Amino acid sequence: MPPYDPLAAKLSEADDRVLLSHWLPPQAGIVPLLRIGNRWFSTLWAVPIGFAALILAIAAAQSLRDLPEVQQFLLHHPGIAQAAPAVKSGFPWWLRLQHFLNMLFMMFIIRAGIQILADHPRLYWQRDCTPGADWFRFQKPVPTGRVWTAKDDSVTIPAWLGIPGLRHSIGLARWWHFSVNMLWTFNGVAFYALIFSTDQWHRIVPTTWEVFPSAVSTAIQYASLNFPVDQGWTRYNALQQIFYFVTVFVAAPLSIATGLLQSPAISNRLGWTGRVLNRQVARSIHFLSFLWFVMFILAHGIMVFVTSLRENTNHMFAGVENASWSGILPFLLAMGVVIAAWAAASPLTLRHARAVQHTGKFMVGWFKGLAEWWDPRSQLNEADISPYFWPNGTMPASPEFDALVAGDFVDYRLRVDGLVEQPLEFSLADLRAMPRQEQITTHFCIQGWSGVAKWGGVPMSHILDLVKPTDAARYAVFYSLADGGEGGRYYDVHEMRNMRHALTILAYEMNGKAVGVLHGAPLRLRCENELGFKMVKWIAAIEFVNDFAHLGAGQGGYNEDHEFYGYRMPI
Ligand SMILES: Nc1nc2c(c(=O)[nH]1)N[C@H]1C(S)=C(S)[C@@H](COP(=O)(O)O)O[C@H]1N2
Ligand SMILES: [Mo]
Repeated sequence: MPPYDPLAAKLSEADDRVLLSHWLPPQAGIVPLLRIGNRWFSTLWAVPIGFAALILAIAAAQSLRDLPEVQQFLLHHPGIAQAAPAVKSGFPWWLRLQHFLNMLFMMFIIRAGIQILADHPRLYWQRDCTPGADWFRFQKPVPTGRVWTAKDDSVTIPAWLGIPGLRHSIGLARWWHFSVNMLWTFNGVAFYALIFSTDQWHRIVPTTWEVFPSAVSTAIQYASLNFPVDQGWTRYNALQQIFYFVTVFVAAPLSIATGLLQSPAISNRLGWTGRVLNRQVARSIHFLSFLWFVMFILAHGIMVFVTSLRENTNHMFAGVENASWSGILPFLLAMGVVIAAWAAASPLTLRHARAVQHTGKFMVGWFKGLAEWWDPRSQLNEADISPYFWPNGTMPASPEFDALVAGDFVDYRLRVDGLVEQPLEFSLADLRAMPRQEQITTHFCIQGWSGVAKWGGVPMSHILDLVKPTDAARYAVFYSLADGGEGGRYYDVHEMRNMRHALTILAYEMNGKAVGVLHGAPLRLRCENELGFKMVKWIAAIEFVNDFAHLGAGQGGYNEDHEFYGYRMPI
């Protein structure tokens, strides 16, 4: 057991399920808005505009088909590139199984992804997240004249759409998103391997330039509501081929890459790439890729129904090419499984939140943890400093803290103890007299926003040299002077490796000035390869421990206990 710690005694227990009475109250978002120039437009305009465009396209295609040149063109290019090889292996069992798994996984991925987006319901094309510079939002403009944290900004998503639907449930949504992403990626890699080791790849990889005129031809035929001949058993038409190709070979890898690029460890490590494809650009592209998938799923789903549901389900759910009804039952069964999983996901997640956290940790925790081995870097300079830096978290609200502020923190003491050879206490003046390090880095909040600031403070490695943690010390616990949102002290646990990173500092300066109360005065942690919530603000004490199971609810930090986050969060 570590030495008795009065701070640890003030840590709170946490529930293993989500209790609505303890959670942030719901807050509705608004109809998604798109900014064009200086004006915001409702995305609902897409409905009448899309409808008008559809009608116009049908009218145009039908008039085009009256032209002799176009009729000639359609004869020449019936829609299936005839030079393309035919697939002779039909729809093998593995293809059908993978198609079903893909459908099931996508349902979880998309819903959890929407939930994650709702935690910071704004998108930007530049690294910093200045209010008003967003290009897409489903939240009101950022209020002025009051403190408005990123948590305040999060919105509720209906539980049938998001997983689990509650406001600021990103911790749980991320476990779903990442775990199922991993399964989906395994499925995708197996799919790549199998289609290229058989003739199935001919379905979706164009091998002749004729695919382009053929696609135009198919588009005209579909738009004129006179559908092209279907030879789906052996060959997809050119338009299908292009859409499938883009989905499988462009959108899917792009989603994975832009997902990973939003991680602090990966983005920081990539230097130049991380600068250009910064987190906000990656997040915006990730969103556009998601829109592509939604568009594809809608179009694909509609086409399955309007171009002979019987034949299509016979192919993809029974693997036969005949006039039977054998595909319908397995199709309905598959849809039943997806719908049942859909209905169960949110209620199950709220009731068994801790199990979702632990299952997610088991499935993807090891992979995320790997990124901690990468030392973060910084290649940013003064010009990169963000004009606006979102505040976040629960502010200190105690007479003791107010007294510290009133006294300009002269009475502040940082206590460092636990499994160390030399427990010590430092005043702010002591800390300022130590070696000083300055760094310009990007902050990555789990909620999705980022910001660049210049931080000045004491390298954590210097503190380690002074107190000398013993061999038994495996973790550093940072206790805050402030409570967390549900009461009980805010704290967080770091592995020792994080404490020795060259960029891990106890910061007392932000952008050349003493750090303000909003951002963690008098002292806050900077640990650049982790997400923002691990960087405890208003640090009261640091304790070195061998294990953290006895602290709070034992998950490794306040948000880990109460919001079901992981304690290693470099991704
Ligand atoms: N004590 C304490 N520290 C905290 C928090 C908190 O709620 N309490 N929030 C964390 C989160 S979620 C983030 S993103 C950062 C925000 O730091 P900033 O306010 O300087 O942007 O602080 C972290 N440190
Ligand atoms: Mo955060």
